[in-house]
Amino acid sequence: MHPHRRPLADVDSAVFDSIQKEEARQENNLELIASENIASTAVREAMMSVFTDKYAEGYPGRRYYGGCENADVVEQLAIDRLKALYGAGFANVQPHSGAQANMAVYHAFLKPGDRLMGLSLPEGGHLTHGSPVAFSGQMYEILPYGLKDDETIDYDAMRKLAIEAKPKMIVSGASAYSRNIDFEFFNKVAKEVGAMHMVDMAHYSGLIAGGAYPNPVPHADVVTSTTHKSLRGPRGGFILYSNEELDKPIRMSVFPGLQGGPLMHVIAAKAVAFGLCLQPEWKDYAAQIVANAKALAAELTAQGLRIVSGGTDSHLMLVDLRPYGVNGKIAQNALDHANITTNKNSIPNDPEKPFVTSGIRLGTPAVTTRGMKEAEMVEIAGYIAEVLRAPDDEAVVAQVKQKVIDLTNRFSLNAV
Ligand code: DSN
Repeated sequence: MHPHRRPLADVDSAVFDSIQKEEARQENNLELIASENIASTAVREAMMSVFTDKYAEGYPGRRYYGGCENADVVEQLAIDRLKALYGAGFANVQPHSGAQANMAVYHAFLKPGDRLMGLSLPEGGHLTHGSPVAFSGQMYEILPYGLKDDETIDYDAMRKLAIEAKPKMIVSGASAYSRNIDFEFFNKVAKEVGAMHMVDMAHYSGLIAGGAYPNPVPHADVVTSTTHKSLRGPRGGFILYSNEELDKPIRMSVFPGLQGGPLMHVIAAKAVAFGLCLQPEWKDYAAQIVANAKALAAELTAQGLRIVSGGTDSHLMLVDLRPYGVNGKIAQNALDHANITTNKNSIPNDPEKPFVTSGIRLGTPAVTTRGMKEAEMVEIAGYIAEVLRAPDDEAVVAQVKQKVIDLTNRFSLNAV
């Protein structure tokens, strides 16, 4: 064997060990982080391919490097599959992440100081939608909109603010919002005030691909997403649009505006993931994610916890822990000890600091990938309630951990 082809276990046992341990952690834990999923072996195979070696600055057919004939094929496959998946006229699959996709759109159409409207971070928005701690909030004048008392988007207040402030761009989409979003209404308001409408569908893109959540593409100038959440691809981003006039500014903004060489191995993996989303089974997967989330929310409610806005239309939910007298930090930690992986998350009007919080965010894409259905969601809700009723009781936590391991064994990722 050429020395350059020695396997990782021989070359670097420290990194190899960590990977083995992470594989075991994923096998034995219930992954309920709403933004995570379990990429298929085919996706990972493409991601670890020799395309990692290739520079391919430019776009298919117009590259600044030689030897791009195979890179052109995979990038064009990714583009064509993505366009077919969402019914868009143009797709850019080069953004390295969702944040970079959003940044590329802003960079293409906004100047520093321009007005940008987005859902506020504490009410479910994302750092890139105008948070003061992120570039989006520092570079642009941010006008956040929020939620009503029923914890759903306050569409009327959003429209009023847009009419008053005349923003250059309105962003819809969220990071911790469980309900359907009325993209059509956002678009009407944007057109009414002469703004562009950008949808960040990162959380929902896998559901949308399977017809289980409203498709924003017909109701937006530009749509961005990550590829690794409900879409179950490699970590990365993309941008969709249908108006030809937007093509040059967006292409130029991604490359050479913000990025150099595209990650061709990741683009190959994106092509694989988009191909899997086009299979008829994807619709069943997307529908099951939502059915599982509804079942989990209903049983947590039956166990005395409160679901923000009273339920979910998607893959995720925010759980208000105050009925149990625990905060998000304690809950996340105790659940970790029981092999249940979640993240603490602020709830609307949260009295706690963001590092403590009164809630946790849960999502069902990963457990649905393992093949779990509504019956298992009821089981999982019971385990969560058991732990959260006695987060400091090591015996209870240990018992739940064993039950979780029994469940993950029944839905093993390594089953042959
Ligand atoms: N950090 C991601 C999430 O967890 O929702 C969004 O980028």
